Amino acid sequence: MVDLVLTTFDWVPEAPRGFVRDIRVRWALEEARLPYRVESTPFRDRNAEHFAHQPFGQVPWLRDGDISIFESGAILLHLGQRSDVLMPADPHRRSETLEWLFAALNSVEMASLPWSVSKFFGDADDTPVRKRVNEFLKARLRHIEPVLAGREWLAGPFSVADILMADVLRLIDRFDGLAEHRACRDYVVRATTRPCFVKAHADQMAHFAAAD
Ligand SMILES: N[C@@H](CCC(=O)N[C@@H](CS)C(=O)NCC(=O)O)C(=O)O
Repeated sequence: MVDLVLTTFDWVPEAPRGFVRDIRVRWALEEARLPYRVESTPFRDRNAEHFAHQPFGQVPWLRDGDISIFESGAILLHLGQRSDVLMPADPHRRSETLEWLFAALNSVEMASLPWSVSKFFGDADDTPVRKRVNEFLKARLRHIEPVLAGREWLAGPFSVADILMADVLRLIDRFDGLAEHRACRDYVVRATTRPCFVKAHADQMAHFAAAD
């Protein structure tokens, strides 16, 4: 009996494939070797049941027995409590994992998302707002660069913090935003060549391709 059920869209357009956030959950589940199955919810017609699990009508969400949990960060924290492969048992390491998990989402992703969105929609690079957005992201990358140059993973062993940070950074890399940040790029390569990421990515691509 598989208790863990991950829900993602039944289909998405080509552009976000490989980057839909269910990949974070797939990756964590693979690393922890937790058995799970994947269910789909319609991308086009978001129904009441969808909003009951994810109040913004987004994905992913995870069901673990009678618990239903949304927000990729919260889901990874939840899984981290089930597996010390994802969250080290040592209290100091655990605390570092938590701080880096939040840093990935609340310090780096909050700067990278506006940047990625404007890149995606091809905004001009020289508007005053766009310059601010560029500077905001650059400041984050400037400070994360020496951190990643000095260690293999963020909190000692590989953890959920790395899943989130690497996933956030690889979207920046997709739009060539890490060109001047060698340590960030190397970290993304280190993380995304892990067999569990490779499987999670291939599974997501196959999931959406099956709906074409
Ligand atoms: N903060 C949420 C963001 C979820 C999110 O942005 N999901 C995207 C897919 S990666 C989505 O559902 N987009 C469709 C939409 O926003 O309508 C999380 O990390 O789970």
